[in-house]
Amino acid sequence: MSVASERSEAVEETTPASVDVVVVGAGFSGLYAIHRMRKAGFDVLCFEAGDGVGGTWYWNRYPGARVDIESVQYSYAFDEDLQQDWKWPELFSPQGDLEDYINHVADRFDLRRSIRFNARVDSVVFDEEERRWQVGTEAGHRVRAKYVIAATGPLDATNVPSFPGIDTFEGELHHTSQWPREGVDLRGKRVGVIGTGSTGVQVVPEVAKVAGHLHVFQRTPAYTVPAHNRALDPDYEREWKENYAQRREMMRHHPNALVLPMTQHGSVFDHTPEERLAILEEAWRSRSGLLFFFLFNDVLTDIRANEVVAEWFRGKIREIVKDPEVAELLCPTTYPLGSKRLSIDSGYYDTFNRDNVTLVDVRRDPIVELTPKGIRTEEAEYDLDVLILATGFDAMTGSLLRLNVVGAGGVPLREKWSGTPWNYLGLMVSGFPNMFLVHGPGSPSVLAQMVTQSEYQIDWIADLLSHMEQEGLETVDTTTEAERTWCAEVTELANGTLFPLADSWQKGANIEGKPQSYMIWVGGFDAFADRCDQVAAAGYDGFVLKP
Ligand code: NA7
Repeated sequence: MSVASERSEAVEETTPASVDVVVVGAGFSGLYAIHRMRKAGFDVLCFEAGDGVGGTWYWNRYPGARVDIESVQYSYAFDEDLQQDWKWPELFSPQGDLEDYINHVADRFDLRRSIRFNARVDSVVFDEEERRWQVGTEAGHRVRAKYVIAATGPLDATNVPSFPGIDTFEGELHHTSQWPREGVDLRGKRVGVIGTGSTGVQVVPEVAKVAGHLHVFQRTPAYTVPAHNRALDPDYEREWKENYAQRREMMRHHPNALVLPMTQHGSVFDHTPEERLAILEEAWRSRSGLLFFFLFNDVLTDIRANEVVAEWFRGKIREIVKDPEVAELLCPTTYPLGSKRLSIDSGYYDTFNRDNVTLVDVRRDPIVELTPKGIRTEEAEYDLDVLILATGFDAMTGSLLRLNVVGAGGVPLREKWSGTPWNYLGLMVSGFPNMFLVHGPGSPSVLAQMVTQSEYQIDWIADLLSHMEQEGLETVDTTTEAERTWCAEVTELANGTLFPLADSWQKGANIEGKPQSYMIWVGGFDAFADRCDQVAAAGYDGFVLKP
């Protein structure tokens, strides 16, 4: 547990009956929203379900939790002193360091006084006569607000599959995103992990180090590359700090909001097999995560190019994993490389060479039920002391829908989004005036670095609100036409890539009964931000502002 997270979190103050802006969620986006709205002169109040700040980095405290973007990039740019002062110990920060950072930010900018902790928002209702939102929490807060900013995070609503018998399991059961702050003693225990997405890939090697025996229940194997995490090199840090302003500007103009210091090698097919091999092998030894994709420009758009790299990738798995049957099971074959998020890991494949680790293929032998003792599949039973669910999230829409938002005309967001999650620029939904989404469906979301995106979107919202106040405007809404055009563009762009080919959370395929459509704008953060700038410059084209 980080030192910062032990601090007393809530600064109790009387909650006002009415404010200008309610922010939902005190993660990276929510905290910046508080700061930015205050700076623009608004009264702001934030409700946070947890008892501390950090959002994703507050909830996901499972062993091995770590960001997959370099911390010098995955951090705030809004305050030069902050980015100069802060020292990241590692290249890719573990959860505890991210939590320390975000607590520091909350203190440094005196944000806690605007936050009510342990306050899960459970109703957000628009009062048409008053043109105000009425926001309620499970803890009993009731506040009226002119504006609502839903900074709820695209990966926040936990997905706990409805395994029959789940309540009968007598061991300890933990979802990775609700990991107890005091930790879980796994030493010598019989542990099961269900799920092998980015989270499973991080948690499995750590659990294997301490468990008596670990069973990994895999339905779909992941593609994951070595993180090459290390202590942050002082020269690298100095270089970043000397050039921060310029580099942040480069991030604003990059499709993934990143600085990627690497050579791009054109098409996969521009090279002989030997050259390609040399490029890939060098990358495997020295690169990680997203960087890996930018080696060639057609991996995410041409299935043949993708398959060439995917097959090389499978060769890597076969090289590392000693048991050929286990290696084959770990080889992804059912979706293109990168169409689900590429994970980065520290020794994931090698973990399956350990004597205390067993891979169970629950695609071939599905889980039938949980029993008091463990898991029963069609063919076997596994006795477990601890079961870890790394089963992901009801992504993109789940965290917004559970706010129980009811817009103009009494229309629930749930009804509006019963098919497509309609939105314009990922920022607004028509019929929900003065309510803004951050990282909403229709935004570049997880396909670009999130902190820079948060800052961009919140700055954009703040400018709009300032404009409204200056002009004496009361409401802003978008139109069904604008959202139809935008969502058609989101779909069209995605269809030009391989992303929709995977049954991923990015299109809602991981949740039973959830309507499926690819929800992320794949056109790049730079193009997205350019578009938002143009919309604002054109007098908020596609939005309707009323006095
Ligand atoms: P993911 O990527 O949604 O992974 C969840 C994993 O859990 C995945 O392997 C699923 O298999 C598996 N799963 C889910 N439900 C079941 C059931 N019922 N039975 C067996 N296995 C199941 O979530 P993560 O938390 O790993 O990562 C989310 C994002 O966080 C990640 O993309 C990064 O952006 C950061 P499936 O693939 O559905 O067959």
